[in-house]
Amino acid sequence: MKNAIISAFSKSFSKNRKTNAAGCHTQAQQSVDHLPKIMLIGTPNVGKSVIFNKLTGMYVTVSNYPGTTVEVSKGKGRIGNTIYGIIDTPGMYSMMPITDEERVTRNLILEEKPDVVLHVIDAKNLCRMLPMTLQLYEAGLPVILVLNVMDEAKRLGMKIDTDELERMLGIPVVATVAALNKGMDKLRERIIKHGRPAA
Ligand SMILES: Nc1nc2c(ncn2[C@@H]2O[C@H](COP(=O)(O)OP(=O)(O)OP(=O)(O)O)[C@@H](O)[C@H]2O)c(=O)[nH]1
Ligand SMILES: [Mg+2]
Repeated sequence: MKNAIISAFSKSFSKNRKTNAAGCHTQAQQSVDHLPKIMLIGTPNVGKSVIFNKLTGMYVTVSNYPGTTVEVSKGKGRIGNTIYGIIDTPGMYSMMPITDEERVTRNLILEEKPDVVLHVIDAKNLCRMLPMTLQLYEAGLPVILVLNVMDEAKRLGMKIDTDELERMLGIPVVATVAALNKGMDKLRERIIKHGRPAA
């Protein structure tokens, strides 16, 4: 099934070609804990922290995950009428962890029980990154796929039909150029529409 989706989709697009540690960790952690949560997940260097910075603003903290030197950023951000706790995780290649960073991200997913998972990928490497989208989805997580770095994908001549990809995967798909703030409003709309309501 996974391979069918990936291979079908790979045919469907043409190939013409750190936030500062600040404030009081305890206070920020407490203030995030009771909020609905958005978690940013993806391989290293795909723009997770850029998106985190655009979505947050209040009480951002960076702290080491307990017992490790792996940093995790947490913050708060208003999207629509809801204030979310937003968590930026270390880069992860697979749900079966090998590195400390991957173990921390896997633990965070299990512990924080996110209301929305933003799987951020580099659009240039769409087919290589889709298996993790499916792993997250199959783990029962509420995934929105964020195709970031669309500027570079377009420069390479890639044309990605996000509506078709959304239809095939059965999850929301949003194209962004986070570094230029493009697609961020659409992403917020999708979070409002697909995020579970605040408890
Ligand atoms: N061209 C382009 N560059 C981007 C875009 N979004 C982020 N970047 C750049 O990509 C680089 C990595 O961004 P980060 O936000 O640090 O990536 P990350 O996923 O948090 O990386 P790790 O923390 O190492 O896992 C930075 O130089 C960003 O400016 C985008 O949409 N287009
Ligand atoms: Mg980062």
